[in-house]
Amino acid sequence: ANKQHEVSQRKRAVSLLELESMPNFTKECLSFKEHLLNPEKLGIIAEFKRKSPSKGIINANADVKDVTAGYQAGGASTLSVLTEIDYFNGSDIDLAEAKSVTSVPIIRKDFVVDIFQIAESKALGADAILLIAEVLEKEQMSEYLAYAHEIGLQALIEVHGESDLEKLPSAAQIIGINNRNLNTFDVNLSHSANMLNLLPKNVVKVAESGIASVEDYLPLKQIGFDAFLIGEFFMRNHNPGEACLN
Ligand code: IGP
Repeated sequence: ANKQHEVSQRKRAVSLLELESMPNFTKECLSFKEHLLNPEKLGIIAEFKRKSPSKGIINANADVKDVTAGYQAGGASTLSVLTEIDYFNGSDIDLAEAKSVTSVPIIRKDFVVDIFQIAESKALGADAILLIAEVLEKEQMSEYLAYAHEIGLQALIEVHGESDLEKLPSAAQIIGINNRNLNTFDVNLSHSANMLNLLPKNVVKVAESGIASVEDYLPLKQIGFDAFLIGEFFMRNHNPGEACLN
């Protein structure tokens, strides 16, 4: 409900037409999917996150340009930047700054509850957006995904429980299984492994949350995950990019 309110304020400040005339809007996005599948890399989506509702402050003073450039230098396949303000201390500026110093695809991490935010993401320079099954209806999921694809953005479709799978749009190309239950914040690393076989065959499969070492993600890679979304483990380090390298 909060989010909806925030979005309606943003809508009043800038129209869809204005968004569509911004320079980034006509630029071609980088392929999030292709970069995740690059066999020369490990498939890591390295996330810039200062704070989270479950962990509180993770790294309050991190510089978004230093960290995201470091992630890229450290071999991250793609980047994730939180733009959500209330829970994550993120901002649109973080995304723009990350974009200005890197050349790998970036996903805008926010709670999308309105199609307007998808246009906004493109205007901000994002290459991909996040659509969370737990916060959207089935019809919204396919409508939002269709719009994202129409304007050239890719989308990470995030699921947690088995019931979320019924909401998967047939056009989904990248699907993430969140190890974190968004209601209880419980993280269970074997959750993604247990859900893997329930996913459609020809999609990029992402394991998300709670991954804190090579020992954590290698087994997931071996059983068929293509990519790994890692935030806190890198951000806790005083040099997150360096943590990404190891
Ligand atoms: C990263 P972690 O445990 O490595 O910091 O998790 C990422 O999966 C997590 O930030 C996340 C998230 C989200 C954040 C997954 N889904 C939805 C905000 C909204």
